[in-house]
Amino acid sequence: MSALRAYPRFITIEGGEGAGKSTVLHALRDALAGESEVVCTREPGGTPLAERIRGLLLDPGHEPAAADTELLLVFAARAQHVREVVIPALERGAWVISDRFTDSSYAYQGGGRGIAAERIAALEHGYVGIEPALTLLLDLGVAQGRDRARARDAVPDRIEAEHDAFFERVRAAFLERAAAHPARVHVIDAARAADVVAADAVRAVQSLRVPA
Ligand code: Z5A
Repeated sequence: MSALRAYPRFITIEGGEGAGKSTVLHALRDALAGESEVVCTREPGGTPLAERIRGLLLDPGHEPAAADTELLLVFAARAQHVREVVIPALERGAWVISDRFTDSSYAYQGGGRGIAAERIAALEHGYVGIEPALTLLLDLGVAQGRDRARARDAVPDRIEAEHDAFFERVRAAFLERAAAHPARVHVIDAARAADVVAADAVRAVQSLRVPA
C-alpha cells in the first residue's frame, strides 16, 4: 500500500457524539485567524455533493443501511471532499480543520459495525491518500456525550439512534487509533469545562512544527 501524505497544516477533530468537536473547531479557527487562511469543514460533508451523501447516511427514514453500504457512503463523500476542498486548500497554504475524517471510519464502521481495519485501510490508501499532521481526539464517556447531544437535538439521526454498546465500541476504537498513532493523535479529556478543553486543543496546535 502506498504511504499516506501528511500535510503539516491539516488538523482533524475526532470523538463520539456530544464530545465538543464543533466547540473546539470554533476555538481553533479563532486562534489561527489572522495567521493565514483557515478552512473549517466537516465529514461526512464539506461539499454540496458530499452533504447530499451525508443526508443519505444519517436519514432514519429508509431501510437499515448494510455496514458495507455505510462504509462506501462515507468514503464516497470523503473522496469528493478531499479532492474538492481539502487538498486544494492545503496546496494553496491554508490551514484546514476538519470536524471528523478517516479516524471516524475506523471507529464507527470498524469498531462500531465490525468491518475489518484492513478493508478500511484499503479505501483510505486507494481513494483518500492523505492524513492530518494532528488529530485531536476528544475523549468522553458515552453517557455524558449522549446527555449533551440529547440536550441539543430533539430527534436522533440514524447513527445517534444506536445503542450504548455501539458507542462503547466506537470509543474503544478511537482510543486504539490513538495508541497506534501516538505522534499524530493527541487525546484530550473532554469531560472538563469547554474553555479548558478548548485551551488544550489550542496548545496542541500551537506546538505543531509547521514550515513557514
Ligand atoms: N460518521 C461515520 O459513521 N463515519 C465516518 O467516517 C464519519 C462520520 C466521518 C455525524 O457526525 C455522524 O457521522 C456521526 C458519526 C458518523 N454519528 N454519530 N453519532 P457529526 O460529527 O456531525 O455528529 P455528532 O458526532 O453527533 O456530533 P455532535 O453531537 O454535533 O458532537 P460535537 O460536535 O462533538 O459536539 P458539540 O456540538 O460541540 O457539543 C455538543 C453539545 O455539548 C453542545 O450543546 C455544546 O454546547 C455542549 N458542550 C460542548 N463541549 C462541552 C463541555 N466541555 N462541557 C459541557 N458541554 C459542552
